[in-house]
Parts: sequence; structure tokens; C-alpha cells
Amino acid sequence: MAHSSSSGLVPSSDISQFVQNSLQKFVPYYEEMLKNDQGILTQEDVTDIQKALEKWKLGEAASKIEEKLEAADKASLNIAVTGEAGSGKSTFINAVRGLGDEEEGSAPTGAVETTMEPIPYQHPKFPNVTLWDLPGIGTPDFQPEEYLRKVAFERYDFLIIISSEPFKSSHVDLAREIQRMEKKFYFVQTKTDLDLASAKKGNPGSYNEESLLQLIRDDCLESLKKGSVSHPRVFLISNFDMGLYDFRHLEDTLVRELPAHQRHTLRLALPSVTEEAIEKKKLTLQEKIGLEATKECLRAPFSGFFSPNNREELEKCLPHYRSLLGVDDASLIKLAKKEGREVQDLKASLKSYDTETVLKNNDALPSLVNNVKEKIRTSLSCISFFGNLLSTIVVSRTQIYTLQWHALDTVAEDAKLLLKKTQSTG
Ligand SMILES: Nc1nc2c(ncn2[C@@H]2O[C@H](COP(=O)(O)OP(=O)(O)OP(=O)(O)O)[C@@H](O)[C@H]2O)c(=O)[nH]1
Ligand SMILES: [Mg+2]
Repeated sequence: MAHSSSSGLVPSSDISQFVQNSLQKFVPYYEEMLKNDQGILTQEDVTDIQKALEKWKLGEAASKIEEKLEAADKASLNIAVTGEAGSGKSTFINAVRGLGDEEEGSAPTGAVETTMEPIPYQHPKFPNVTLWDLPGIGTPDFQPEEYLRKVAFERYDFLIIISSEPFKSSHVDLAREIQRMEKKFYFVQTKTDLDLASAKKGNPGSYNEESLLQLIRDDCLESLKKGSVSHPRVFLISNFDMGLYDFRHLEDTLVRELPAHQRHTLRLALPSVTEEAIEKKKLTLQEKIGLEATKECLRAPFSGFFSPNNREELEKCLPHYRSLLGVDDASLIKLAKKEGREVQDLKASLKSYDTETVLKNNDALPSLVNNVKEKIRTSLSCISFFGNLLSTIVVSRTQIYTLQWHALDTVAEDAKLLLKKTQSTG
């Protein structure tokens, strides 16, 4: 038995197995993702794709995936950063964009003439992501409603209210107004490094960082609740080292609370300041590789074969992943300068710059036809769904995706290594 298609005949047993495997793995994989507020598909999308697969409408399932991937790629984000003068708004914006305060395109910091207009700062790698440096709040005649109207609050996906000191009535009044306008907002207390340093100096014997941080958080929350802000979220950070304190929780909260199509962009746009952040970026990119693979495989039976060129593919995807994970040349030059080291010294131990070895390692992986399925299953059990695509006639297409997984793994390991190297000297 065979199904006919525009490009020829496809053995029905292959397609049948493919659809069965997809259904068996796709739904549980996304159930897990959705439970953790992750992924770029919504519950509705997953149901639509499932239904299409059950009805053997493979093209329809592929189109749905394509539509969602495109929406994720095109997603724009507008993030407002507000707070009192000198609280660290501009430094925060620079740090999130991965820029030092002195770098070209960075927001001016320190003693700056306050502007009355929001200033947009585009993310250097994600032009659709804009951070808006808002005029300072807290002047004696501060009117939250008028302020929000003037800064065009409806433009923003969410607002970050920054303070370097305990939150005051101006913060509370602003938050209540934002809440009334049904926008999301988060409180961020900067300069935590200074707070901790002075507490340590004052009380070196009884100093305990974790309990002090908890005390500051509790204090902040209490004063905000007293001001009738419902469910406030407070994050303590240092703009000088986003790898410390609560930045990672802020990052997770922001990503989790965004609509599915915007999560992917924000996760990738935030700086790779911890191993955890690198790992999460990797998972985001793996989901994308998996969905691309699924889409291609669903279409493959009707679009014929192609013969992938591994070297060409690597030369395309390695620089892309290096840029997304901060291991690209520009990032290395910046890092070397900051650390007072040579770029070559940083590069020497990185594997992703050696295309030949990446290629050789990929070739040395167990034979594609027989063992890639196993390899993917063991290296990433949560995405084993995608491994099952390999049991179909689409091996040649899948070869590219296997290579992308391998390239991404290599770059992520490099990013972690670089982080360790710079942390150990920092
Ligand atoms: N120690 C420490 N200093 C910080 C931190 N964030 C900002 N600063 C410093 O605080 C000063 C003010 O920071 P800015 O980012 O210019 O503050 P701003 O809110 O943009 O100020 P205006 O634009 O004048 O309203 C600068 O000297 C920064 O270097 C931080 O987390 N820790
Ligand atoms: Mg500023």
C-alpha cells in the first residue's frame, strides 16, 4: 500500500509509524512544557496539531507549527524601566542589553540631565526588543496617572519599577495606577551589592548573606502590601553582576508571564550570566530545532529528498549559536578587554571555533540511521519525541537537525566554560 503525493509514492507504513510516534511523544512533551509555563506553543496550538495529526492532515499540522515559529521570530517586546533619578535605570538597561556603560549605543549613566521623554534602546542582537528608559518619578508634584499617560504606558508589555532604596509612596502610587490599567509590573531593587557590603562591614561576625537578602525582600514586600499593591513581586539585584542574587528569578518570572510567542525572544535576549541561563537558552533553541524538524518531516513525504552538506550547515549554524550564547567574536573581544586578557587566550579552549573537530565529532556519533534516535533520547530525554521522527523516511532531513543539536551543545559548553573562566578570575 502506498499514499500518492505530488512528488511520488511514499510507503504507508512509514507515514503511519511517523504519525503514531508523533502523537505518542508530542502531547506528553508539551504537557510538561505547558505545566512549567514554557514553550512557544499554547495548549490550543498543541490541541490543533494533535487533531490535525489524528486526521492525517500532516500539511495542516506543519503549517500550524510554521505559523507559530514565525510568530515567535517576529515577536516584539517593549520593556519600560522606571524609577527615581539615580536609582540605576540606565545601568540596568545597559546590563540587560549586554553593554558596558561606556560602550557605543549604551544609555548614559551617572549624573545625567534628566529627560522628560522615554528614550528607546534597542537590543543589539534582537532589534524587536526595546528597553525604554523612562523619565524619573518621585518629584514633589508627581502624578502617576499623568506620568503613565505621558510615557504612553499602553506601548509596554510590562514595566520594571526600579529603586536603590526602600520603596516609597511614589513607587506604591505608580504601581497601583499600573495595576488599575491592567499592566504587569515588577519591583527591582538595585545596588544590593552596596547594601550587603555595608551590612558586612557593620556586622562582620553575624553577617549571613541569604538571611539578609530575605530580610530586605520581606521589608520591601511589607511596605508595598501596606500601600495596597496586590501581589507585588520584588527582586534584589546588582547591575554590576547580574549573575548574583535575584536576577535569575526575575528572568524566569518575566519569561513565564509573557504570552507564549514572546517567551522565546526574551529568553534569548537576556544576558548569559549564569550556567542556568545558558542551559535555558539551550533548551529554548532545542525546542526550536525540534519544531523545525517536525515541520520539515511532516512536509517531507510530499517534497522529496535533499542531500545535506554538513560543513555548509555548520558554517551557518555555529556563528548563529555563538552569537546567541555570547561566544561570538564581538563578545570575546569585549570580555577580553574587561578581564584584561588576550582574545586568543579566551578562545584557545573553545571547541566551537574549530569546525573540523565539530564535524569530526558529529561524524563520530553513532550511525544516523541506527543510533541517532538513541543518542537524542539519552542526551535529552525530554525531547525524545523528536528522536522518533528518525524512524521515518526523512533521515536525510533529520541529519541536519542532528548536526544543529550537536553544534548547539558544543556552543553551550563553550559558553559555560567561558563563564567559569571569567568567574574564577573575577
Ligand atoms: N554599586 C552599584 N552601583 C550602581 C548599580 N546600579 C547603578 N549604579 C550606579 O548608580 C549611579 C546611577 O546609575 P544610573 O544608571 O545612571 O541611574 P539612573 O536611574 O539612570 O539615573 P537618572 O538617569 O539620572 O535618573 C551610577 O553611578 C551607577 O554606576 C548597582 O547595582 N550597584
Ligand atoms: Mg539614566
